[in-house]
Amino acid sequence: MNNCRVTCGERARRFLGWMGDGRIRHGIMNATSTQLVDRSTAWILGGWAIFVLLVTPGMGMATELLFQIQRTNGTTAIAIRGAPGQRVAIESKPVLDAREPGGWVVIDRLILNDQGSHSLERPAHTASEFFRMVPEINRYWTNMAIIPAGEFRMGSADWGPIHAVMVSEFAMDCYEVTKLHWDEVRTWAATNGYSLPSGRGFGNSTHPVHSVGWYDMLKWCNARSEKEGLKPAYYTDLTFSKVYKSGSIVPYVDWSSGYRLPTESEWEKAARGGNPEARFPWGIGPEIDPSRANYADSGLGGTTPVGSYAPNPYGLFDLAGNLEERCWDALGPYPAERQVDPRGPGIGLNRAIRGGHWNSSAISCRIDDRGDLYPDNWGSAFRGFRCVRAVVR
Ligand SMILES: [Ca+2]
Repeated sequence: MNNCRVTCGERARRFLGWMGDGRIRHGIMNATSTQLVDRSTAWILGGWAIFVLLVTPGMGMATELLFQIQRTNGTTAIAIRGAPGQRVAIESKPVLDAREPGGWVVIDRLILNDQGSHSLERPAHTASEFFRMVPEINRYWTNMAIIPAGEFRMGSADWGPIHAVMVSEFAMDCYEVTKLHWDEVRTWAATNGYSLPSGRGFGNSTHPVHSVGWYDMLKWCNARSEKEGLKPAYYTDLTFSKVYKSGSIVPYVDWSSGYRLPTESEWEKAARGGNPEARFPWGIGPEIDPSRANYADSGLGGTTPVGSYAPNPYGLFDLAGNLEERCWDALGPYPAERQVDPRGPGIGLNRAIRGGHWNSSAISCRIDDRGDLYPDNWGSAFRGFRCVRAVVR
């Protein structure tokens, strides 16, 4: 996790140049100097200047970004391919001068879609124009990944019917909530009207917190929101005036505010990482084994520090195994019809849990597998959670 924070703080700045005479004048630069570091990765193909950049997005993954640019008939076309959910700023300026490194103007700020692509066109006003692509770390939500809006096929042959679900854009914690984070928020909450249990964790405080109930998680989400100056998500009244801070109730939800638990569909979409056929978060191909997740076959007898295994394409860690993750929804049968941002059946006390835990079988760690649990705190060392929140631009 610490390593990630270091990586998150760096913004890999690279750029390319495109002159009106069709010659590429510049390759890729690094973030902090004007020295050209790599010209070899650019080439011309079918009128397109094509660049393959190796960047390090928010969660420490090395990801290839393909950046194409074409200038024809007074128009500049730019196409980008990369990891789904990657944030990219495109900046430009008409003259490139190493003595004046500033002056870049943001012309677009975007998030690559579920296919990991984005394209734009703009008028070519000047004889020369330079562009640079700046892979962006989310500056507002430390250690959260943005999950792009999109439709996916939810469920499986085992958990059907498979049905189309449209999910709006949201941000999700890259990690299960740690004992350290739980304690930080709980300490603040104790003097701000909240009642939260201490929770427990295996090993040091970078392990995920367990032994907290579903109600406790909702209240902790609210405390986290308020601690960060955000309007909370959960209320005891319909007009969202009384913040949910104590007791065991199913609160009213302001879905546009603050931290909250993911819905089941948000969790499943995030876990799929843009791969509709994926059985596990790492996508199509390898089945689960102890090199990929902490589950029963790992034989560890408890959790691992969060982020101990490779993330999925969205930059989310430990979706399979470690701790099973609580969702908002009461568990109900899937509808057959297409859904838009579903939030569960609205009845039923038991709440969905996803992803399996350190003592789960392989099948329970599958993306599609569903479980449910009574919302009270049973002191279970198997269940934890991670938060989501709406993306505010
Ligand atoms: Ca997990």
